[in-house]
Amino acid sequence: PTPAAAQEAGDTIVHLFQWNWDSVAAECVDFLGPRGYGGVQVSPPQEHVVVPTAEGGNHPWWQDYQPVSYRIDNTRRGTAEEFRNMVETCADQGVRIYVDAVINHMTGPRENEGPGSAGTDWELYEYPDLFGDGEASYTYEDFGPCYETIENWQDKEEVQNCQLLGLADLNTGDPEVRAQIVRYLNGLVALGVGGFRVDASKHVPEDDMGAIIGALDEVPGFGGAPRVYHEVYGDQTIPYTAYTPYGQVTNFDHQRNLASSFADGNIADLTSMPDFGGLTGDESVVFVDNHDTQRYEPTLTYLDGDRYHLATAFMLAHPYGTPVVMSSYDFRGNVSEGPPSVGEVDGNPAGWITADSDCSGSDWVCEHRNETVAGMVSFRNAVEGTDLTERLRDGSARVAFDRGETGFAAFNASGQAWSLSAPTSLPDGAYDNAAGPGTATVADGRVTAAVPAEGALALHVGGECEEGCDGGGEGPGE
Ligand code: LM2
Ligand code: CA
Repeated sequence: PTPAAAQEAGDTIVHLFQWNWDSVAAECVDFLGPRGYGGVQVSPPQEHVVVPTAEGGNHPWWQDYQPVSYRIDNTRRGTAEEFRNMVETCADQGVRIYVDAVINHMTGPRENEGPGSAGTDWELYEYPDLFGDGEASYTYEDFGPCYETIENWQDKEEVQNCQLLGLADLNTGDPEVRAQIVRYLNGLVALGVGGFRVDASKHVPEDDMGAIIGALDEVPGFGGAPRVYHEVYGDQTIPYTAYTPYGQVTNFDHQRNLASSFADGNIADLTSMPDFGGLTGDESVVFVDNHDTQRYEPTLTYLDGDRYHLATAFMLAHPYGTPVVMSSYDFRGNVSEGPPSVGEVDGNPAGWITADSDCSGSDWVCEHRNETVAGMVSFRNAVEGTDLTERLRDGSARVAFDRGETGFAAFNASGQAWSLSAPTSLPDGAYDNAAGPGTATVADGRVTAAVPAEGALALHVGGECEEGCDGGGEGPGE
Protein backbone atom coordinates (compact mmCIF):
# COMPACT_ATOMS: atom_id res chain seq x y z
CA PRO A 1 0.00 0.00 0.00
CA THR A 2 1.92 3.00 -1.28
CA PRO A 3 -0.34 5.98 -1.97
CA ALA A 4 2.54 8.03 -3.39
CA ALA A 5 3.18 5.55 -6.19
CA ALA A 6 0.95 6.39 -9.13
CA GLN A 7 1.51 3.10 -10.93
CA GLU A 8 2.67 -0.46 -10.42
CA ALA A 9 6.42 -0.83 -10.70
CA GLY A 10 7.51 -2.55 -13.89
CA ASP A 11 10.78 -4.21 -14.90
CA THR A 12 12.76 -1.10 -15.87
CA ILE A 13 15.98 -0.65 -13.89
CA VAL A 14 17.92 2.62 -13.70
CA HIS A 15 21.64 2.58 -12.98
CA LEU A 16 22.14 5.56 -10.65
CA PHE A 17 25.90 5.40 -11.11
CA GLN A 18 27.79 6.74 -8.08
CA TRP A 19 24.70 8.29 -6.47
CA ASN A 20 24.90 8.43 -2.69
CA TRP A 21 22.39 6.43 -0.65
CA ASP A 22 20.37 9.40 0.57
CA SER A 23 19.96 10.68 -2.97
CA VAL A 24 18.82 7.27 -4.25
CA ALA A 25 16.24 7.11 -1.45
CA ALA A 26 14.92 10.57 -2.31
CA GLU A 27 14.76 9.71 -6.01
CA CYS A 28 12.71 6.57 -5.28
CA VAL A 29 10.08 8.74 -3.58
CA ASP A 30 10.23 11.81 -5.82
CA PHE A 31 10.47 10.15 -9.21
CA LEU A 32 11.15 6.45 -9.65
CA GLY A 33 8.12 5.07 -7.79
CA PRO A 34 5.64 7.57 -9.21
CA ARG A 35 6.93 7.10 -12.76
CA GLY A 36 6.92 3.30 -12.72
CA TYR A 37 10.60 2.36 -12.51
CA GLY A 38 11.01 -1.05 -10.85
CA GLY A 39 14.65 -1.07 -9.78
CA VAL A 40 17.86 0.84 -9.15
CA GLN A 41 21.33 -0.57 -9.79
CA VAL A 42 23.57 1.13 -7.24
CA SER A 43 27.36 1.39 -7.19
CA PRO A 44 29.26 -1.25 -5.15
CA PRO A 45 28.43 -0.80 -1.44
CA GLN A 46 31.33 -2.72 0.09
CA GLU A 47 34.39 -1.05 1.62
CA HIS A 48 36.83 -0.10 -1.14
CA VAL A 49 40.37 1.12 -1.61
CA VAL A 50 41.02 4.82 -1.52
CA VAL A 51 43.08 5.54 -4.60
CA PRO A 52 45.36 8.54 -4.22
CA THR A 53 44.57 11.37 -6.51
CA ALA A 54 46.30 14.31 -8.07
CA GLU A 55 46.18 17.38 -5.89
CA GLY A 56 42.96 19.29 -6.39
CA GLY A 57 41.52 16.36 -8.33
CA ASN A 58 39.04 13.74 -7.37
CA HIS A 59 39.38 10.09 -6.45
CA PRO A 60 38.55 7.94 -9.49
CA TRP A 61 35.16 6.22 -9.64
CA TRP A 62 36.86 2.86 -10.21
CA GLN A 63 38.25 2.62 -6.70
CA ASP A 64 34.82 1.16 -5.86
CA TYR A 65 35.67 -1.98 -7.91
CA GLN A 66 38.54 -2.85 -5.54
CA PRO A 67 37.04 -4.32 -2.35
CA VAL A 68 38.97 -4.27 0.92
CA SER A 69 36.27 -5.91 3.04
CA TYR A 70 32.54 -6.69 2.85
CA ARG A 71 31.62 -3.99 5.37
CA ILE A 72 29.10 -1.55 3.97
CA ASP A 73 29.80 0.99 6.70
CA ASN A 74 31.62 3.73 4.98
CA THR A 75 31.91 3.94 1.26
CA ARG A 76 32.07 7.33 -0.36
CA ARG A 77 28.28 7.04 -0.80
CA GLY A 78 27.36 6.97 2.84
CA THR A 79 26.94 4.95 6.02
CA ALA A 80 25.38 1.54 6.65
CA GLU A 81 22.42 3.30 8.27
CA GLU A 82 21.88 5.39 5.14
CA PHE A 83 22.16 2.27 3.00
CA ARG A 84 19.50 0.45 5.05
CA ASN A 85 17.21 3.45 4.93
CA MET A 86 17.58 3.61 1.13
CA VAL A 87 16.66 -0.07 0.70
CA GLU A 88 13.53 0.34 2.83
CA THR A 89 12.44 3.64 1.35
CA CYS A 90 12.75 2.32 -2.19
CA ALA A 91 10.97 -0.95 -1.33
CA ASP A 92 8.04 1.08 0.01
CA GLN A 93 7.79 2.51 -3.49
CA GLY A 94 7.94 -0.95 -5.06
CA VAL A 95 11.49 -0.24 -6.27
CA ARG A 96 14.13 -2.95 -5.84
CA ILE A 97 17.74 -2.12 -5.05
CA TYR A 98 20.16 -4.12 -7.21
CA VAL A 99 23.64 -4.25 -5.68
CA ASP A 100 26.66 -4.31 -7.97
CA ALA A 101 28.43 -7.31 -6.40
CA VAL A 102 32.22 -7.45 -6.81
CA ILE A 103 33.01 -11.06 -5.92
CA ASN A 104 35.69 -12.16 -8.39
CA HIS A 105 38.54 -10.17 -6.91
CA MET A 106 39.80 -7.80 -4.26
CA THR A 107 42.40 -5.06 -4.89
CA GLY A 108 45.06 -4.35 -7.49
CA PRO A 109 48.78 -4.21 -6.90
CA ARG A 110 49.46 -0.56 -7.55
CA GLU A 111 46.98 1.05 -5.25
CA ASN A 112 48.14 2.22 -1.86
CA GLU A 113 47.85 -0.15 1.07
CA GLY A 114 45.23 0.61 3.72
CA PRO A 115 43.31 1.93 5.21
CA GLY A 116 40.23 1.27 3.12
CA SER A 117 37.24 3.57 3.04
CA ALA A 118 35.94 2.18 6.35
CA GLY A 119 39.38 2.20 7.97
CA THR A 120 40.39 -1.43 7.44
CA ASP A 121 44.13 -1.95 7.15
CA TRP A 122 44.99 -4.21 4.26
CA GLU A 123 47.72 -5.11 1.85
CA LEU A 124 47.70 -7.08 -1.39
CA TYR A 125 46.36 -10.63 -0.68
CA GLU A 126 45.79 -9.78 3.01
CA TYR A 127 42.34 -8.55 4.04
CA PRO A 128 42.23 -9.08 7.79
CA ASP A 129 38.63 -8.32 8.76
CA LEU A 130 35.98 -9.04 6.12
CA PHE A 131 32.89 -8.19 8.21
CA GLY A 132 34.20 -5.90 10.94
CA ASP A 133 33.68 -8.55 13.61
CA GLY A 134 37.19 -10.00 13.59
CA GLU A 135 35.78 -13.39 12.52
CA ALA A 136 36.82 -13.72 8.90
CA SER A 137 39.76 -12.80 6.71
CA TYR A 138 41.30 -13.51 3.33
CA THR A 139 44.98 -14.41 3.18
CA TYR A 140 47.32 -15.38 0.33
CA GLU A 141 46.00 -18.96 0.04
CA ASP A 142 42.45 -17.72 -0.57
CA PHE A 143 43.55 -16.40 -3.95
CA GLY A 144 44.71 -17.96 -7.19
CA PRO A 145 45.62 -20.67 -7.96
CA CYS A 146 46.92 -18.25 -10.63
CA TYR A 147 48.60 -15.03 -9.49
CA GLU A 148 49.34 -13.58 -12.94
CA THR A 149 47.38 -11.16 -15.11
CA ILE A 150 45.15 -12.72 -17.81
CA GLU A 151 46.96 -12.57 -21.14
CA ASN A 152 45.47 -15.26 -23.36
CA TRP A 153 41.76 -14.51 -23.58
CA GLN A 154 41.24 -17.65 -25.71
CA ASP A 155 42.18 -19.81 -22.72
CA LYS A 156 39.11 -20.30 -20.55
CA GLU A 157 41.10 -21.63 -17.61
CA GLU A 158 43.24 -18.51 -17.63
CA VAL A 159 40.30 -16.10 -18.04
CA GLN A 160 38.59 -17.59 -15.00
CA ASN A 161 41.49 -18.30 -12.67
CA CYS A 162 44.06 -15.61 -13.41
CA GLN A 163 43.82 -11.89 -12.66
CA LEU A 164 41.53 -9.47 -14.47
CA LEU A 165 43.53 -6.23 -14.77
CA GLY A 166 45.95 -7.56 -12.17
CA LEU A 167 43.25 -7.63 -9.47
CA ALA A 168 43.83 -10.29 -6.76
CA ASP A 169 41.64 -13.16 -7.98
CA LEU A 170 39.68 -15.02 -5.31
CA ASN A 171 39.85 -18.81 -5.37
CA THR A 172 36.11 -19.33 -5.67
CA GLY A 173 36.73 -23.07 -6.05
CA ASP A 174 37.35 -23.10 -2.28
CA PRO A 175 34.10 -23.60 -0.33
CA GLU A 176 35.37 -21.33 2.47
CA VAL A 177 35.92 -18.46 0.06
CA ARG A 178 32.46 -19.00 -1.38
CA ALA A 179 31.03 -19.00 2.14
CA GLN A 180 32.39 -15.47 2.74
CA ILE A 181 30.90 -14.26 -0.54
CA VAL A 182 27.55 -15.84 0.31
CA ARG A 183 27.63 -14.27 3.77
CA TYR A 184 28.17 -10.87 2.15
CA LEU A 185 25.34 -11.31 -0.37
CA ASN A 186 22.87 -12.82 2.10
CA GLY A 187 23.60 -9.99 4.53
CA LEU A 188 22.41 -7.61 1.82
CA VAL A 189 19.37 -9.78 1.02
CA ALA A 190 18.44 -9.72 4.73
CA LEU A 191 18.31 -5.92 4.49
CA GLY A 192 15.83 -6.21 1.62
CA VAL A 193 18.20 -5.88 -1.34
CA GLY A 194 16.14 -7.31 -4.20
CA GLY A 195 18.76 -8.27 -6.73
CA PHE A 196 22.35 -8.23 -7.94
CA ARG A 197 24.34 -7.12 -10.94
CA VAL A 198 27.29 -9.48 -10.62
CA ASP A 199 30.54 -7.82 -11.67
CA ALA A 200 32.93 -9.74 -13.94
CA SER A 201 30.86 -12.96 -13.81
CA LYS A 202 32.71 -14.48 -16.75
CA HIS A 203 35.83 -14.57 -14.60
CA VAL A 204 34.16 -16.79 -11.99
CA PRO A 205 33.95 -20.47 -13.05
CA GLU A 206 30.33 -21.45 -13.80
CA ASP A 207 30.12 -24.15 -11.14
CA ASP A 208 31.38 -21.76 -8.47
CA MET A 209 28.85 -19.17 -9.59
CA GLY A 210 26.12 -21.76 -9.45
CA ALA A 211 27.05 -22.69 -5.89
CA ILE A 212 27.04 -19.02 -4.82
CA ILE A 213 23.75 -18.06 -6.50
CA GLY A 214 22.11 -21.30 -5.34
CA ALA A 215 22.87 -20.40 -1.71
CA LEU A 216 21.05 -17.05 -1.74
CA ASP A 217 18.11 -16.53 0.61
CA GLU A 218 14.66 -15.27 -0.34
CA VAL A 219 14.16 -11.52 -0.27
CA PRO A 220 12.08 -10.33 2.68
CA GLY A 221 9.21 -8.14 1.49
CA PHE A 222 9.42 -8.79 -2.24
CA GLY A 223 9.53 -12.55 -1.69
CA GLY A 224 11.23 -15.13 -3.90
CA ALA A 225 14.87 -15.37 -4.89
CA PRO A 226 16.85 -12.19 -5.58
CA ARG A 227 16.90 -11.25 -9.29
CA VAL A 228 20.40 -11.68 -10.64
CA TYR A 229 22.06 -10.49 -13.82
CA HIS A 230 25.59 -11.35 -14.76
CA GLU A 231 28.07 -9.04 -16.41
CA VAL A 232 29.44 -11.15 -19.25
CA TYR A 233 31.10 -10.03 -22.47
CA GLY A 234 30.26 -13.20 -24.36
CA ASP A 235 32.79 -14.52 -26.86
CA GLN A 236 33.86 -17.80 -28.46
CA THR A 237 35.84 -18.85 -25.42
CA ILE A 238 33.07 -18.21 -22.89
CA PRO A 239 29.61 -17.63 -24.38
CA TYR A 240 26.90 -15.62 -22.66
CA THR A 241 24.85 -18.79 -22.31
CA ALA A 242 27.41 -20.29 -19.91
CA TYR A 243 25.76 -18.14 -17.21
CA THR A 244 22.05 -18.36 -18.08
CA PRO A 245 21.46 -21.19 -15.56
CA TYR A 246 22.26 -18.68 -12.79
CA GLY A 247 20.33 -15.59 -13.86
CA GLN A 248 20.02 -13.11 -16.72
CA VAL A 249 23.06 -11.89 -18.64
CA THR A 250 24.14 -8.46 -19.92
CA ASN A 251 23.72 -8.60 -23.69
CA PHE A 252 26.56 -6.58 -25.21
CA ASP A 253 25.79 -7.91 -28.71
CA HIS A 254 22.36 -6.30 -28.44
CA GLN A 255 23.93 -3.14 -27.03
CA ARG A 256 26.37 -2.74 -29.91
CA ASN A 257 23.62 -3.29 -32.46
CA LEU A 258 21.14 -0.92 -30.81
CA ALA A 259 23.66 1.87 -30.18
CA SER A 260 25.20 1.79 -33.64
CA SER A 261 21.83 1.50 -35.42
CA PHE A 262 20.58 4.62 -33.67
CA ALA A 263 23.89 6.46 -34.10
CA ASP A 264 23.60 5.78 -37.87
CA GLY A 265 19.88 6.60 -38.07
CA ASN A 266 19.28 3.11 -39.38
CA ILE A 267 16.56 1.90 -37.05
CA ALA A 268 13.67 0.39 -39.02
CA ASP A 269 15.04 -3.16 -38.99
CA LEU A 270 15.24 -3.14 -35.18
CA THR A 271 11.56 -4.06 -34.85
CA SER A 272 12.46 -7.72 -35.30
CA MET A 273 15.29 -8.83 -33.07
CA PRO A 274 17.22 -12.07 -33.40
CA ASP A 275 18.58 -13.82 -30.32
CA PHE A 276 21.60 -11.54 -30.04
CA GLY A 277 24.61 -13.42 -28.73
CA GLY A 278 22.47 -16.57 -28.55
CA LEU A 279 20.33 -15.06 -25.78
CA THR A 280 16.55 -14.83 -25.82
CA GLY A 281 14.93 -11.60 -24.63
CA ASP A 282 13.98 -13.28 -21.37
CA GLU A 283 17.62 -14.19 -20.75
CA SER A 284 18.93 -10.70 -21.62
CA VAL A 285 19.52 -7.51 -19.75
CA VAL A 286 19.68 -4.73 -22.37
CA PHE A 287 21.07 -1.19 -22.36
CA VAL A 288 22.14 1.56 -24.76
CA ASP A 289 25.31 2.19 -22.77
CA ASN A 290 26.71 1.44 -19.33
CA HIS A 291 29.37 3.06 -17.14
CA ASP A 292 32.15 1.24 -19.02
CA THR A 293 30.94 1.63 -22.62
CA GLN A 294 30.14 5.32 -22.19
CA ARG A 295 33.80 5.85 -21.34
CA TYR A 296 35.65 3.30 -23.44
CA GLU A 297 33.36 2.71 -26.48
CA PRO A 298 31.09 5.77 -26.59
CA THR A 299 28.97 4.90 -29.63
CA LEU A 300 25.90 6.69 -28.26
CA THR A 301 25.78 8.44 -24.87
CA TYR A 302 24.18 11.42 -23.13
CA LEU A 303 26.59 13.59 -25.12
CA ASP A 304 24.53 12.74 -28.24
CA GLY A 305 21.37 14.39 -26.86
CA ASP A 306 17.97 13.64 -28.46
CA ARG A 307 19.16 10.70 -30.56
CA TYR A 308 20.47 8.99 -27.43
CA HIS A 309 17.22 9.47 -25.55
CA LEU A 310 15.33 8.18 -28.58
CA ALA A 311 17.40 4.98 -28.52
CA THR A 312 16.60 4.50 -24.84
CA ALA A 313 12.91 5.10 -25.55
CA PHE A 314 13.00 2.48 -28.31
CA MET A 315 14.65 -0.05 -26.01
CA LEU A 316 11.86 0.57 -23.48
CA ALA A 317 9.12 0.24 -26.10
CA HIS A 318 10.50 -3.06 -27.42
CA PRO A 319 9.70 -6.34 -25.66
CA TYR A 320 13.22 -7.82 -26.02
CA GLY A 321 15.13 -7.92 -22.74
CA THR A 322 15.01 -6.39 -19.30
CA PRO A 323 16.11 -2.76 -19.75
CA VAL A 324 18.67 -0.83 -17.72
CA VAL A 325 18.65 2.94 -18.21
CA MET A 326 22.06 4.54 -17.61
CA SER A 327 22.07 7.67 -15.43
CA SER A 328 25.43 9.43 -15.46
CA TYR A 329 27.43 12.33 -14.23
CA ASP A 330 29.25 14.50 -16.74
CA PHE A 331 32.85 13.26 -16.86
CA ARG A 332 34.02 15.67 -19.54
CA GLY A 333 36.25 13.29 -21.40
CA ASN A 334 38.31 12.28 -18.36
CA VAL A 335 37.38 8.63 -18.03
CA SER A 336 38.78 8.32 -14.50
CA GLU A 337 37.12 11.42 -13.07
CA GLY A 338 35.10 10.61 -9.96
CA PRO A 339 31.55 11.80 -9.29
CA PRO A 340 30.59 15.31 -8.17
CA SER A 341 31.84 15.48 -4.60
CA VAL A 342 31.65 17.65 -1.54
CA GLY A 343 35.39 17.36 -0.94
CA GLU A 344 37.41 15.86 1.88
CA VAL A 345 35.40 15.19 5.01
CA ASP A 346 37.31 15.14 8.28
CA GLY A 347 37.58 11.73 9.85
CA ASN A 348 36.15 9.89 6.85
CA PRO A 349 38.84 7.87 5.13
CA ALA A 350 36.67 7.42 2.02
CA GLY A 351 38.35 10.58 0.85
CA TRP A 352 36.00 12.66 -1.17
CA ILE A 353 32.33 12.14 -0.38
CA THR A 354 29.81 12.04 -3.19
CA ALA A 355 27.65 15.15 -3.44
CA ASP A 356 23.87 14.85 -3.35
CA SER A 357 22.51 14.39 -6.82
CA ASP A 358 20.69 17.34 -8.32
CA CYS A 359 18.97 16.85 -11.64
CA SER A 360 18.69 20.54 -12.45
CA GLY A 361 21.71 22.17 -13.97
CA SER A 362 24.39 20.18 -12.17
CA ASP A 363 26.99 17.67 -13.31
CA TRP A 364 24.45 14.89 -12.63
CA VAL A 365 22.98 14.21 -16.05
CA CYS A 366 19.81 12.32 -14.98
CA GLU A 367 19.06 10.67 -18.32
CA HIS A 368 16.29 8.71 -16.56
CA ARG A 369 14.34 11.92 -16.04
CA ASN A 370 14.27 12.88 -19.71
CA GLU A 371 10.55 13.11 -20.57
CA THR A 372 10.74 10.83 -23.59
CA VAL A 373 12.57 8.21 -21.54
CA ALA A 374 10.48 8.43 -18.38
CA GLY A 375 7.25 8.51 -20.40
CA MET A 376 8.25 5.33 -22.17
CA VAL A 377 8.71 3.58 -18.81
CA SER A 378 4.95 4.08 -18.27
CA PHE A 379 4.25 2.91 -21.81
CA ARG A 380 6.31 -0.23 -21.20
CA ASN A 381 4.38 -0.99 -18.03
CA ALA A 382 1.05 -0.47 -19.81
CA VAL A 383 1.86 -2.87 -22.67
CA GLU A 384 3.61 -5.55 -20.63
CA GLY A 385 3.15 -9.07 -22.01
CA THR A 386 2.06 -8.03 -25.51
CA ASP A 387 3.75 -8.80 -28.84
CA LEU A 388 5.22 -6.30 -31.26
CA THR A 389 3.63 -5.92 -34.70
CA GLU A 390 5.26 -3.54 -37.17
CA ARG A 391 2.70 -1.14 -38.72
CA LEU A 392 4.63 1.31 -40.89
CA ARG A 393 8.11 2.27 -41.99
CA ASP A 394 9.38 5.21 -44.01
CA GLY A 395 12.93 4.72 -45.21
CA SER A 396 15.33 3.34 -42.62
CA ALA A 397 15.10 6.11 -40.02
CA ARG A 398 11.38 5.89 -39.23
CA VAL A 399 9.31 3.02 -37.94
CA ALA A 400 6.04 2.46 -36.08
CA PHE A 401 4.57 -0.57 -34.34
CA ASP A 402 1.75 -1.84 -32.17
CA ARG A 403 2.17 -3.59 -28.86
CA GLY A 404 -0.77 -5.97 -28.92
CA GLU A 405 -3.99 -4.00 -28.74
CA THR A 406 -2.78 -1.79 -25.92
CA GLY A 407 -0.05 0.36 -27.40
CA PHE A 408 1.22 2.12 -30.51
CA ALA A 409 4.70 3.69 -30.81
CA ALA A 410 6.49 5.54 -33.60
CA PHE A 411 10.15 6.52 -33.76
CA ASN A 412 11.68 9.19 -35.99
CA ALA A 413 15.48 9.21 -36.10
CA SER A 414 15.63 12.01 -38.63
CA GLY A 415 15.84 15.80 -38.58
CA GLN A 416 12.36 16.37 -40.07
CA ALA A 417 8.96 15.80 -38.48
CA TRP A 418 7.22 12.68 -39.77
CA SER A 419 3.55 12.96 -40.71
CA LEU A 420 2.20 9.47 -40.53
CA SER A 421 -1.04 7.66 -41.03
CA ALA A 422 -0.77 4.08 -39.88
CA PRO A 423 -3.11 1.20 -39.15
CA THR A 424 -3.28 0.25 -35.48
CA SER A 425 -5.07 -2.21 -33.20
CA LEU A 426 -5.35 0.46 -30.52
CA PRO A 427 -9.02 1.26 -29.83
CA ASP A 428 -10.37 4.45 -31.39
CA GLY A 429 -10.04 7.46 -29.12
CA ALA A 430 -7.84 10.39 -28.17
CA TYR A 431 -4.55 9.69 -26.38
CA ASP A 432 -1.80 11.64 -24.71
CA ASN A 433 1.66 11.18 -26.17
CA ALA A 434 3.59 9.34 -23.45
CA ALA A 435 6.88 10.19 -25.18
CA GLY A 436 6.49 13.97 -25.16
CA PRO A 437 4.02 16.81 -25.47
CA GLY A 438 0.82 16.65 -27.48
CA THR A 439 -2.02 14.25 -28.15
CA ALA A 440 -3.12 12.04 -31.04
CA THR A 441 -6.36 10.51 -32.22
CA VAL A 442 -7.13 7.01 -33.41
CA ALA A 443 -10.14 6.87 -35.74
CA ASP A 444 -11.39 4.03 -37.90
CA GLY A 445 -8.41 1.94 -36.86
CA ARG A 446 -5.81 4.46 -38.01
CA VAL A 447 -3.56 6.81 -36.13
CA THR A 448 -2.89 10.08 -37.93
CA ALA A 449 -0.22 12.22 -36.30
CA ALA A 450 3.07 14.04 -36.61
CA VAL A 451 6.11 12.52 -34.92
CA PRO A 452 8.61 15.25 -34.01
CA ALA A 453 12.11 15.31 -35.53
CA GLU A 454 14.42 13.12 -33.39
CA GLY A 455 11.36 12.21 -31.35
CA ALA A 456 8.74 9.59 -30.60
CA LEU A 457 5.00 9.18 -30.32
CA ALA A 458 3.65 6.62 -27.86
CA LEU A 459 -0.02 5.96 -27.17
CA HIS A 460 -1.45 3.38 -24.83
CA VAL A 461 -4.66 2.17 -23.24
CA GLY A 462 -4.86 3.87 -19.86
CA GLY A 463 -3.27 6.99 -21.35
CA GLU A 464 -6.45 8.43 -22.86
CA CYS A 465 -6.44 12.17 -23.22
CA GLU A 466 -8.68 13.92 -20.73
CA GLU A 467 -8.22 17.60 -21.34
CA GLY A 468 -6.84 19.68 -24.17
CA CYS A 469 -7.38 16.89 -26.70
CA ASP A 470 -7.04 18.27 -30.19
CA GLY A 471 -9.80 15.96 -31.37
CA GLY A 472 -8.82 16.75 -34.94
CA GLY A 473 -6.19 14.10 -35.36
CA GLU A 474 -3.44 16.62 -35.89
CA GLY A 475 -1.03 14.93 -33.55
CA PRO A 476 1.33 16.49 -31.07
CA GLY A 477 1.69 20.22 -31.26
CA GLU A 478 4.55 22.41 -30.02
C1 LM2 B 1 33.86 -4.66 -14.42
N1 LM2 B 1 33.05 -5.53 -14.91
O1 LM2 B 1 33.40 -6.77 -15.12
C2 LM2 B 1 33.43 -3.27 -14.20
O2 LM2 B 1 32.24 -2.97 -14.93
C3 LM2 B 1 34.58 -2.37 -14.57
O3 LM2 B 1 34.18 -1.02 -14.46
C4 LM2 B 1 35.76 -2.69 -13.67
O4 LM2 B 1 36.92 -1.92 -14.06
C5 LM2 B 1 36.17 -4.16 -13.81
N2 LM2 B 1 35.11 -5.06 -14.14
C6 LM2 B 1 36.78 -4.65 -12.49
O5 LM2 B 1 35.79 -4.75 -11.49
C7 LM2 B 1 37.10 -0.69 -13.38
C8 LM2 B 1 37.94 0.24 -14.26
C9 LM2 B 1 39.39 -0.23 -14.33
C10 LM2 B 1 39.95 -0.35 -12.91
C11 LM2 B 1 39.09 -1.39 -12.17
C12 LM2 B 1 39.55 -1.61 -10.74
O6 LM2 B 1 37.39 0.26 -15.58
O7 LM2 B 1 40.14 0.76 -15.04
O8 LM2 B 1 41.28 -0.79 -12.97
O9 LM2 B 1 37.72 -0.90 -12.11
O10 LM2 B 1 39.57 -0.41 -10.00
C13 LM2 B 1 42.25 -0.04 -12.22
C14 LM2 B 1 43.25 0.65 -13.16
C15 LM2 B 1 43.99 -0.44 -13.96
C16 LM2 B 1 44.71 -1.38 -13.01
C17 LM2 B 1 43.71 -1.94 -12.01
C18 LM2 B 1 44.42 -2.76 -10.92
O11 LM2 B 1 42.54 1.51 -14.04
O12 LM2 B 1 44.95 0.21 -14.81
O13 LM2 B 1 45.26 -2.46 -13.78
O14 LM2 B 1 42.99 -0.88 -11.34
O15 LM2 B 1 45.35 -1.98 -10.22
C19 LM2 B 1 46.67 -2.67 -13.64
CA1 CA C 1 38.33 -15.52 -11.13
